[in-house]
Amino acid sequence: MRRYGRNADEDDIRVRPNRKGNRPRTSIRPKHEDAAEGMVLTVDRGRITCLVGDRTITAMKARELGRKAAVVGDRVSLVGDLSGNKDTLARIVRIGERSSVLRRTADDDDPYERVVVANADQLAIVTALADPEPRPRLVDRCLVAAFDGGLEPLLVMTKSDLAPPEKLLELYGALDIPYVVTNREELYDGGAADRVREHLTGRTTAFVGHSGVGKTTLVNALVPEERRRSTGHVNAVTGRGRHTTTSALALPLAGAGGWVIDTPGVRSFGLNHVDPSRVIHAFPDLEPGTEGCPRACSHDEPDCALDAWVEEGRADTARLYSLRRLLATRERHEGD
Ligand SMILES: Nc1nc2c(ncn2[C@@H]2O[C@H](COP(=O)(O)OP(=O)(O)OP(=O)(O)O)[C@@H](O)[C@H]2O)c(=O)[nH]1
Ligand SMILES: [Mg+2]
Ligand SMILES: [Zn+2]
Repeated sequence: MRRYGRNADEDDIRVRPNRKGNRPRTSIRPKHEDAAEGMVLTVDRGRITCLVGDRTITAMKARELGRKAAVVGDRVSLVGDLSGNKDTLARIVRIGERSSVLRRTADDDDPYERVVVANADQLAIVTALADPEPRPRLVDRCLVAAFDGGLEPLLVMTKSDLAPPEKLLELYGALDIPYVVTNREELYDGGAADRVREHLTGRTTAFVGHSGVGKTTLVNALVPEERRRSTGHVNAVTGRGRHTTTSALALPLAGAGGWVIDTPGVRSFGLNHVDPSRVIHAFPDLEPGTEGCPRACSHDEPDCALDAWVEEGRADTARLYSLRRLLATRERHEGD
């Protein structure tokens, strides 16, 4: 299930023995033919922790890579000291082509986009049912980012011990997007961890959501202790004494395999990089209703067919409102 992207760079052309003879197919020799392949587990400022075989190695980006950043989930080629011993540094000389990219900007008018995670195939959008209050508009934004980046969405509603899920399920239950309802106690005692794991096996899943919704709690319940220890997780303590995640971290699932990627909480999920015409794909309940729209409809004009669609009861009014907000806003610090 894991995909290793190929890079079209000249120095990536491999000397592959010809099946019939022993002569190489090409005379172009790779620049780093002794490079090892690895996966980025976490990035802390310039230090990049990679998994190479079963070793955890600290690396820096080689200067020849220029401005391209290595992010969690990237498949990379490394040279130099690959021992993984303390105080050694390897060099990343190549970043493999990415099968998916989860991008976000700080807010909608921020031109600086960053790649949060590479090569994930699923985006777990985590929202607490209370404390903090659910923010459907943030969920919708994450859905847009998932569809745009080529990740399949999964909704995870946490803290069902504090509030029931019915209201949120009214909005999202009918969307054909898989969802799981969890709470902390059940993660360890009941079947909640198994219900989540069912969706994760064999895939790479990035967990995103507002700070404090329980992403790390969830990930910790899913990944056995000894697997977590080997990666050196960076956490910070907030002003109120709570632990908060400061950098994304990939952790391996046991058993049938797969990866979970914990990420720092976000306030907003800027979508400056997403073409507005693509936003509608994240609203599968509304999209079929746009068939009656005039050409190049902004979906916020008198002839827009979505008003009738909602009046006929084929989608929830709140969802149309959310779509329109999302299309219209280029406001700063918007994310509730
Ligand atoms: N009542 C209740 N509290 C929970 C549950 N899950 C997590 N919490 C608590 O919520 C708080 C935040 O949990 P975290 O797992 O750190 O949240 P996070 O999403 O990783 O937060 P950031 O790293 O800041 O993004 C902690 O005090 C958890 O103990 C739950 O199901 N029910
Ligand atoms: Mg966290
Ligand atoms: Zn329309």
